[in-house]
Amino acid sequence: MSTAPGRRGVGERIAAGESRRRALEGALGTRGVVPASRAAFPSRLHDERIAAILGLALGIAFAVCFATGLVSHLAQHPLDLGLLSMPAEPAWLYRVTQGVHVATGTAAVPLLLAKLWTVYPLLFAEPPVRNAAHLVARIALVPLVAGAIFLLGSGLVNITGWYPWSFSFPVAHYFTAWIVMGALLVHVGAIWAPARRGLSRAAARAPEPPGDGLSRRGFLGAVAAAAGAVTLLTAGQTVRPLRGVSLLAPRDPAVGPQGLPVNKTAIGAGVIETARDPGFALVVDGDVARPLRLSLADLEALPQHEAELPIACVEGWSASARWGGVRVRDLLELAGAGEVREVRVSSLQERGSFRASRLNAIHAAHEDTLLALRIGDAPLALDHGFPCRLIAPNRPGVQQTKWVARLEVRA
Ligand SMILES: Nc1nc2c(c(=O)[nH]1)N[C@H]1C(S)=C(S)[C@@H](COP(=O)(O)O)O[C@H]1N2
Ligand SMILES: [Mo]
Repeated sequence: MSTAPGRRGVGERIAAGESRRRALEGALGTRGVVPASRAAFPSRLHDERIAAILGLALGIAFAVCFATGLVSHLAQHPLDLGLLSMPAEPAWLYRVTQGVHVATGTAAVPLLLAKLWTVYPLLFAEPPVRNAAHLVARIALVPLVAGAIFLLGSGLVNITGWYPWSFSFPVAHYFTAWIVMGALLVHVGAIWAPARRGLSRAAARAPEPPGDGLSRRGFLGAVAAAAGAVTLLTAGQTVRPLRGVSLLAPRDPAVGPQGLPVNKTAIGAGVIETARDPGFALVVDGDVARPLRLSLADLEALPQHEAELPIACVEGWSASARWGGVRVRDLLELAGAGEVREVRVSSLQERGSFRASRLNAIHAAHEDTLLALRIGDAPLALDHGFPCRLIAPNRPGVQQTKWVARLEVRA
């Protein structure tokens, strides 16, 4: 057993009257967390300081991911929650929060793998349970680790647009996030002392633990480089200037009809015929004085407006376009809607999760909330929602309903 220079060895400590356990812990710098056998886990990288630094980075990544995830949850459940209902401004807000959500989740993957590898010898620490608090902390590791792996794994699969499961991704992801954050609080409480020690200035100044292979600094550098690289190589799906290095991004935000990606095609949605039907009519009804039925020509004859707005998919890609069409608020006024609580937007699509959405009162009244008929000067491509689609500022892509057939007002 070698020890760092300046650190007293086990023998010295025992000679000085320390118990065997304290001496071992003191020599290893792992008070209370002595691996079952140092010989079984010889790497010097199973180290308190590495664990603490990776833990801090992961804690920050998970906190940011959780906060931005809550924004996304709120945005997708647009009940009128007063102050909590999603504002329409700034128009780019959801694009940024969701981009950050996916970027921090992606960066957390190498951080989590490195952290799990660093600390797994502690699973075999002796004794397995020291007291009630230690038991709780160990049990909390199960939801923490399993939940974190599920969140990052299902998130990664989701951003590739692949849904190989039968459960609802947003529901499972949302509830697991609360469980993980709860378990994380328990965990932070349990590892507070060694984490502070690992992050202390003394630990920073302490020399590299002796041993072969990668140094502490080298290992942390490699993990940071991996986290940075996966983030940089995917961020191009939402940060235009990074498109060129976007090797890992599932999407190029400039590739698609009219220079815009497509998530659900008209064929996939089963709307090819209904969307092209010359008899198409948009219905505006519900709590209105004069229900409307408007043909495409009627919509084109109404006052037209333009707005530069992004589509910001929950999957993390986003792309901006110049949309032209009729303001939703003009349609509501024309129909004689009074006080609006929400507007239910539904499409020609008969099956599928995203065939309908809801506008809260703030979005319904906003001047840039359009029933779009055009991108730039050209009519909407069939895949972008021809004959008309919803586009509103600061709103998740899943709620920018395409092939809109009905606006139902709820007072
Ligand atoms: N009717 C309908 N509208 C929809 C969808 C859908 O599946 N059906 N997908 C939504 C999703 S998830 C996104 S990200 C945007 C993408 O719009 P785009 O395909 O025009 O880029 O459309 C939204 N509108
Ligand atoms: Mo989306």
